[in-house]
Amino acid sequence: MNTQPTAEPHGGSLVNVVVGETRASVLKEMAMGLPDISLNNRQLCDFELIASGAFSPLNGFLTRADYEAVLDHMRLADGTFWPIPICLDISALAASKLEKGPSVAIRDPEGYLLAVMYIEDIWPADRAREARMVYGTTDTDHPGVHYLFHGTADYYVGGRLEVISLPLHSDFKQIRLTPMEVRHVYRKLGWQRIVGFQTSQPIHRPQFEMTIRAMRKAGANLLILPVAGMTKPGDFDHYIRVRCYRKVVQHYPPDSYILNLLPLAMRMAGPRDALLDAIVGKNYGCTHFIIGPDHASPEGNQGRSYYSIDEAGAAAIRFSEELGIVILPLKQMVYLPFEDEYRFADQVPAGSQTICMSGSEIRARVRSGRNIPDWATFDDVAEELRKAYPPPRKQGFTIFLTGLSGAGKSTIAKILYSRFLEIGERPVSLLDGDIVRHNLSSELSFSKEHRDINVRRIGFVAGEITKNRGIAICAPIAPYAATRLEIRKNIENYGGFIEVHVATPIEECERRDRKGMYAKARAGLIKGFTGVDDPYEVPSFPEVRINTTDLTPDEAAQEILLYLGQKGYL
Ligand code: PPS
Repeated sequence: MNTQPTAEPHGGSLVNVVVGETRASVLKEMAMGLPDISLNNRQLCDFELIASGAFSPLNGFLTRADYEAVLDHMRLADGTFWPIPICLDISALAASKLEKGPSVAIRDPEGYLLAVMYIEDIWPADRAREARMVYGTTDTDHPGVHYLFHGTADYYVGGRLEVISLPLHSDFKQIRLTPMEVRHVYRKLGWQRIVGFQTSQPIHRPQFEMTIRAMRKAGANLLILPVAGMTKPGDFDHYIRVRCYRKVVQHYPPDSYILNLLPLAMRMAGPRDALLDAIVGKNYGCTHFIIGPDHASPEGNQGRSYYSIDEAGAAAIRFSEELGIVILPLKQMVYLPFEDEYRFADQVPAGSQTICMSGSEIRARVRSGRNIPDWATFDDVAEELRKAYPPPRKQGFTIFLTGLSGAGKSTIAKILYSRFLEIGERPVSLLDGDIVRHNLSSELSFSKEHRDINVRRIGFVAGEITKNRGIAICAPIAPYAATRLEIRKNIENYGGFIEVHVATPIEECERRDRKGMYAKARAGLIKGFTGVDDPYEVPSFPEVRINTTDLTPDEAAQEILLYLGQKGYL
């Protein structure tokens, strides 16, 4: 890779791909005659880290030779250590319009010109191989693998960048310094030793204690790098987290920390993420870097772990010399109630009682309005979280009725709609299958692809309603479990998601056949009819399951209302 290093005392040299004003004017003119690539949010994160120098020594998106070498050996083609492919994916159509050699204009999602890229390679993505090599699995329950298979386009285009502008941000501008700017602050403050802590979670007591111990061990100040790009589905967004960080930093000694957002799109690739994070930390001038337990490790279905608890730390230690940064692989911290203190789990005297509460447990407590003890998180942090997630009674929620055609979803949905209007505490919207098909999805068919689009649209609208503390009642067939799960994960970020399986058996639906659709489907006049010649994947763990065969619609609605009352929503 062709780099243009800038000599720097903290953390070695940084690549500078941002051009000066004169060159920028030339590029802007040139870009008018070039094809465009508009970056999506994930690509924008990668671009920003390349452009800011945080991904030094990268000076562009990986070329094919770099990509292959990274997959196989965690190295760029020139032998430089690099653990994760940072590739720019484009559709087959876009790839067919580009060729090796000429340049392409790189724009943000709104079309604002960011850079010009010199195309060195265009090649088809090998998702299965990439998944195996980077994530160690092809299981699409893994969010990184899921993104690779379902969010990444079919081709990669690689090459050097000349950057005209970093992506624009309107939020938290004061804490969005580039690595070079952060290094200037160290210099101004006279900091020599800095321990980096990258996090995608609020800092609760265990993480606070961990960072304090790391600072003492390294004799260093602290750089907190909260991930403000893409984190795991279900994580608190960075707005909530920054409000929490601003509270938690008050518990550190004065002038001992810098809080600076990191526009990183996490891959959640455990050990390989840890190695990338350490490189980023080094580029931000850190001398030390914390790798906590389960670093960048997602949870699969039913609590499955893809990486062992200390795997990321061990990998980072193995490469620490080459990374050029001291790795502090820290063990899990547990609370000793009698001693009223935190210790590393492996330093607890035999027989001592310990308790701990994971970030996910705290998140679940916040979302369900339960109390969080002060040994688990600072009171001022808990207060911020409670502000963002009021108790269920004040939250919005989505009732997602799913089931076969004719199962009774719409009838129950209409009764619920009336009940909520009678109660009158929240605005209510009814997104019945037919209403949506008419108003939102009139152009869609009943192919798998179109059903998914339809259901995602419903999920999007329901998410917006829930976010604004209203009630969304949805009643599509929504036959596919993966799409339902995707919607659930999104909506649970904002409030409640109550999946109701209207489990009326097909024989009963067919006996009713109010619209005569089953008869037509059996006669072959409608193809791909759910339950006849198209699948319905039965929900495994719905919040409520109702068989309407022996229940009146009012009784069915009552079951749902009782559930809502029990969970504190009403
Ligand atoms: S989906 O699968 O969630 O997108 O379906 P949805 O938007 O809820 O639409 C279901 C209604 O469309 C009618 N219909 C069909 N259903 C299933 N399969 C096929 N091929 C089909 N073609 C038309 C059907 O009457 C559904 O109405 P409901 O209200 O569910 O009975």
